[in-house]
Amino acid sequence: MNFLEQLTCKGLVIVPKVFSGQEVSLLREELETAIAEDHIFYNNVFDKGMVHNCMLRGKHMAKILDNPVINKYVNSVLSDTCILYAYQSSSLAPGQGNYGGRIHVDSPRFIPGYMTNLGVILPLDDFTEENGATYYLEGSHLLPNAPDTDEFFKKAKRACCNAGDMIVFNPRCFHAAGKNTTDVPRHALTLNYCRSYMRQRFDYPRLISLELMKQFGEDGKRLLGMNVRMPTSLEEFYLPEESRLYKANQG
Ligand SMILES: O=C(O)CCC(=O)C(=O)O
Repeated sequence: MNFLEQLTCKGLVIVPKVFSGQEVSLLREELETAIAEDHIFYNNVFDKGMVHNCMLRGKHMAKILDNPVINKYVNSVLSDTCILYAYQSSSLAPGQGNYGGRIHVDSPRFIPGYMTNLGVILPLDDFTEENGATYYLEGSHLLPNAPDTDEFFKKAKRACCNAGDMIVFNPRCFHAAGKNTTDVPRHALTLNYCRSYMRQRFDYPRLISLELMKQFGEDGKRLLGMNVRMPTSLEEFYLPEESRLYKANQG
């Protein structure tokens, strides 16, 4: 089965070796710095340990938005006009689970045969049963409602894979982070992509200054929503083609 067939029928695919060991170490280092900073400023939040908007927390994490391998897979599902819904991390501290540990989907809409979103998890440590590799119920993206807890844990598989691999999944596939029973952290970056006509979790074109925006390539800017900004005046609406905020043909 090829990638799209596997995604359609199982709901989750592991793509091996997207990042080298050295790239993983650089990403890990940036993420650990961001976690330490958030520990000071956002220590009492419901999703503690999850870093939001990782593209603003380090240059290697930013570069992921322009990664041609990731983008090729994402575009093959959602087309090359898709945008980023969210880019965060999912870490499991030693002995702990996290907010992702409930049985959940990452997209509330159930539209048979149509994907509004796509999920990507980038493991920065090997995912093992011991350190909390994601549980997922194969084929459950075809179900409108959540399976019950016993059934889920009885039948769920674990997304065991290596640091540097990429887990691509239909966000309607029911899943849950496991518990890390080891004495070292398990880190991952998680991205959720959506169709160009949907809203993003944050208003990235307003959140990111034009100066900072320059570090991203064409794909990165498009993912951040720069091709689907809404004019706020007739002056902006009537801008010449090349400066238009909502570009033509965005799907
Ligand atoms: O960290 C994990 O294993 C799962 C992450 C998760 O549940 C999510 O990204 O929605």
